[in-house]
Amino acid sequence: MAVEQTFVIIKPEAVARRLVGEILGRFERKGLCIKRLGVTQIQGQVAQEHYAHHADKPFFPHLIQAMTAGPVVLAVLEGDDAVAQVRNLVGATDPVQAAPGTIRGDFAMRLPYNMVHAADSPDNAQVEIARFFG
Ligand code: FUP
Repeated sequence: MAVEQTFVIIKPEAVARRLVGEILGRFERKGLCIKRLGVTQIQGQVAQEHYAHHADKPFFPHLIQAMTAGPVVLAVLEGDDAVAQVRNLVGATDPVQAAPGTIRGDFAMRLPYNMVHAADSPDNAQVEIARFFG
């Protein structure tokens, strides 16, 4: 067990549906501490960099369109094993597979609209924090 920081993006579809408080509340109630918080609209170039590992996939243009469609909330969360804890709360990538009780399982219906991005390692969290918070 180690105290970690992780990085999340509450995606445009979640902001549009007024789910920011619900989603942040789940992270807080679990025991995670909000260290940084911001609202922004992601530019296309930044979204392409963030999802560069998917650049060759057929869904890439749709994913970038979805990520840049409106305001997002950015957050840095801290706690014991924060990366794994947050990914467990967020649920499986595909909302069809995401278990009820997870954010994606409870609020999302179909890709790419899965409500939340969560970093998949402490190292990637730091890269993403630098990318989005500067
Ligand atoms: P995750 O770490 O759970 O966000 O999953 P990925 O990095 O594999 O996927 C990043 C984003 O690509 C997802 F949030 C949604 C989108 N995606 C699709 O639209 N279709 C797919 O088949 C897979 C991912």
